[in-house]
Amino acid sequence: MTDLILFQPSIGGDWCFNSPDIPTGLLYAARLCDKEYKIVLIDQRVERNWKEKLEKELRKRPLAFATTAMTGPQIQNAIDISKFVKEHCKIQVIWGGIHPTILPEQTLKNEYIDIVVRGEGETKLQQIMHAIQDKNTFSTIEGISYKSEGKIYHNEQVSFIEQSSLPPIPYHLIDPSLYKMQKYGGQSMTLMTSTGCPHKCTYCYNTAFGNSWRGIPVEKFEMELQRAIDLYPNLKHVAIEDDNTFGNIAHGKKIVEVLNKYPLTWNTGGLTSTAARTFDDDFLRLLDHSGCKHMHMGVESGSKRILRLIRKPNKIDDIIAFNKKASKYNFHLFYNFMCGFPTETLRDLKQSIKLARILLKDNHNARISFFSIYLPYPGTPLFDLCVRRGFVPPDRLEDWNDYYWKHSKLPWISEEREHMLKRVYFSALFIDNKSEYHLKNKLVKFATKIYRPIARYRMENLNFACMPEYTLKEWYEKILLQAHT
Ligand code: B12
Ligand code: SF4
Repeated sequence: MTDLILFQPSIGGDWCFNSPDIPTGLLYAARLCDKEYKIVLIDQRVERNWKEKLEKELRKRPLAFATTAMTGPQIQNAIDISKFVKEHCKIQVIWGGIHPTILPEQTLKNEYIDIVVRGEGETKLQQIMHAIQDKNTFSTIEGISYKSEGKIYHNEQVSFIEQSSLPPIPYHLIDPSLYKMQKYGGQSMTLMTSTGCPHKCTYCYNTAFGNSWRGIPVEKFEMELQRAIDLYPNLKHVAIEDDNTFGNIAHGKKIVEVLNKYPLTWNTGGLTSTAARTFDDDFLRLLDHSGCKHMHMGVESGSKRILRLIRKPNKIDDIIAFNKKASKYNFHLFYNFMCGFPTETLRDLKQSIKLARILLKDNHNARISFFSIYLPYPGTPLFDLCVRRGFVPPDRLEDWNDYYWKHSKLPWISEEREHMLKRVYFSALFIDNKSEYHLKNKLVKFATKIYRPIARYRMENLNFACMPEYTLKEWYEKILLQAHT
């Protein structure tokens, strides 16, 4: 007997990532249902026999099928699977995750989807299961959208989950041997220390999620860390995937103290200069001692005007000062940049490149993670500005599948500028030694090293004339794509 099938669709381009991580969103969402229902989790990314397994589970007539999607290539996989489910069995198909949360109405217009869980999933999934089991209405379940007799309903979200009340993450739903994510030469695993973010950057999904920052109680985090070690006795590294680990600085510091007790390395994606400028030498030393390998900071732009437009809490002077101070320590800082924002001028772009150069010069442990081209994500204030500037967003769920910055046309970016920005992105990959971490082939590693000064020259001077290396990259990408489709 199976009551609920959870399905993790392939993300699209999964072959680019070293090995998928555990299906965090689904596992977290299933936490409250787990004790009451028999759940089976199928992961398309790592299970070759996923189709047979799904067919077998559907034959058991479960109460519901649930899947997840973020905006982009994951959507088509999730639609295909939902169609497959509906063709095999007339059960409720539930979608959760970022994309359906932001566009519930459009998602539910798709004939294969019955219910959308908006935002955090734990209590909602449990209540949906109760309602299906007891043949009750969904009308009293907060924060979900659903279809009933051809009409779409959106229930208001009033309260948020109390993190301390949540049961442990149900790792028994996965086979840990399928998730071999490697970081810093060893087994890595994702953990969260908080959800949401106190800031309101105008391009970020957090504004649509209505997520204020909430920390996971420190004792609870430590308990989950110990469970992660039990799951992977060879665990070497913890990847913290928060939006903002130091959204509450005191909480973030306590988390680092916990990590300091374990012989593990770790990294986090969520650091702002608002928090970083408060880090004194004692704390920076603790970061090193606790095994911190790197932290990411979303700098996004070196132009104060653009930073105001995107309402980024970071201050350029704070970033520069923190970067210099951190240069005495061993952990690395990865700085993300974005370009191609609406209204961005060549001067703004040059300011970003200049800031990237300063950061690299001041700290031998600084890296520029990406110079991505901005893509408007629905539900964000900047998305609405883009629409006013002539951007036409997809109007059907399936059309968001191709929505990826590498192939999206943005009306405020001329062809000439697009040509330049794509080459800025490419050059930024090689302006420091970050690519060398991921490369195994010694010859390619050596080639990227030799290429570094050329990449720096091209980027700093915006000189992309005669660029055979870019043509080679496009050709290589095409071959890789063909091999994986
Ligand atoms: C790890 C990660 C990845 C991983 C894989 C993520 C995955 N889903 O498997 C990788 C590295 C592959 C990745 C890639 C990209 N990512 Co990413 N990623 C993240 C990150 C840092 C953590 C995701 C996570 O595990 N969260 C923890 C879990 C617990 O939260 P959650 O997934 O939201 O789940 C909760 C609810 O949403 C809900 N829920 C989720 N699913 C379901 C399903 C059901 C049935 C139910 C009931 C509930 C439910 O319940 C959960 C618990 O409350 C998030 C930022 C973040 N902090 O969330 C960005 C984020 C998801 N990524 C984002 C982006 C933009 C990308 C890229 C496009 C980046 C790029 N420029 O290349 C690519 C996309 C690649 C592609 N091919 O599509 C955006 C998504 C924006 C959007 N509108 O979709 C985010 C939000 C970052 C940001 N702040 O902008 N990413
Ligand atoms: S600081 Fe980061 S997570 Fe927070 S709103 Fe801005 S972009 Fe989003």
